[in-house]
Amino acid sequence: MAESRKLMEEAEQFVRTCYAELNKTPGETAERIEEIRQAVDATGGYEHTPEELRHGAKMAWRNSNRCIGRLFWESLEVFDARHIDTEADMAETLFRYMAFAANSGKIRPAITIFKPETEPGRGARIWNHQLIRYAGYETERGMVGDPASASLTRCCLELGWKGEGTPYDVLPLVLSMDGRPPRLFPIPKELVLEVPITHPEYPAMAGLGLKWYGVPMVSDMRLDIGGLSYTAAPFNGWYMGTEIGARNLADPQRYDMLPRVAAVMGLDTTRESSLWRDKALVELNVAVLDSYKRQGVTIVDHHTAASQFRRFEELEAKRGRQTTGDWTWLIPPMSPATTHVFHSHYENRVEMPNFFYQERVYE
Ligand code: HEM
Ligand code: NRG
Repeated sequence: MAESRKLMEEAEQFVRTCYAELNKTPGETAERIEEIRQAVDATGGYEHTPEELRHGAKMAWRNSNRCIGRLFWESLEVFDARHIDTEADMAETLFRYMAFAANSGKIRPAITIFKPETEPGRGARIWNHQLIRYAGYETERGMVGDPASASLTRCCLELGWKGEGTPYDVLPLVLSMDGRPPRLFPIPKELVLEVPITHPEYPAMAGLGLKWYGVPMVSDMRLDIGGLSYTAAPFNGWYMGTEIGARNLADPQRYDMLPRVAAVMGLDTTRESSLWRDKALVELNVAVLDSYKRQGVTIVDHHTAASQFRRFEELEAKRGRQTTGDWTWLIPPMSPATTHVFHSHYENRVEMPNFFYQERVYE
């Protein structure tokens, strides 16, 4: 009963905020809260209306303290997939979502929401961290691919998947529902938009054979709206260039490409004080932005993203909301002090609805 009380409190708080933002009358709001109260009393749960789901997901994005892309929160496309109840239908739904999001490169921010978890451990789950991500194989000769995917890759191999063994093998979807064992679904090639990385002034950079996928679709976070836990609610926007050029391809514990980029550029790597790492980092990031742009795949540089975020802060202030944020994540990993974000303070308060980490299903 303590649980229903907590659920009812969270539901009521959500409906009040949501309905106020949607300009509903006090009467409509009170009526809806009463309706939810009756459902919670009778069944221990309640369901969101399509409108609550749509606006709740947008609010969750708006409240994502680590996200610099929040200016566009109102334009989020929300797909209601709460009726899906098999892994195969889940895969089908995700494939359609992926095509919508990629949109031949003109990326559309979207989210697909599967049914909420009613009993712990029995909801819908996407085991992948992102719908599209590269496998990481531990071999005798070291890591091949993305080390960040090592444990999921091991899991896929144990479940019978066979990868080609290249550094850029797209992992299959690993899906489970209602506590059943997971099923694997290879992603059709035509749904995987990828961008080979070339540099406008260093043609030799193409020789490194670098590439990345077009659309980041985070698929392992829990979306909490009004006390309901949507354990499978993959979302996407587009990349900020530094995520790829300053982290995924550059981090020593990821693709670790700075030494090779430096070699292509002919830099002096014998002394740190030549700042070869910094020079390589800048040109790798130029290459990422230029390659996505040339191929017509939406991407944003960190300076533009920061000014968009400043506009978000201004708009929020106008609407009487203080922008909460996690400074440690909001600052870009390159030249952070050139953006206003670095010189600002953000309160890292968790507003609801929001996205949360959840326990991994594997490992
Ligand atoms: C984090 C940019 C759209 C929710 C981030 C990060 C960046 C970013 C740079 C930090 C990632 C990192 O350092 O690993 C953008 C851009 C978008 C966008 C450019 C373009 C539209 C979205 C959307 C949602 C969202 C549509 C949800 C509906 C989040 C969340 C995090 C995050 C929850 C934190 C992830 C974590 O803790 O691991 N975003 N984002 N973002 N973003 Fe966005
Ligand atoms: N850094 C991760 C992706 C995290 C989310 N970033 C976004 N989200 N841009 C990476 O793969 O590099 N988004 O929804 O657009």
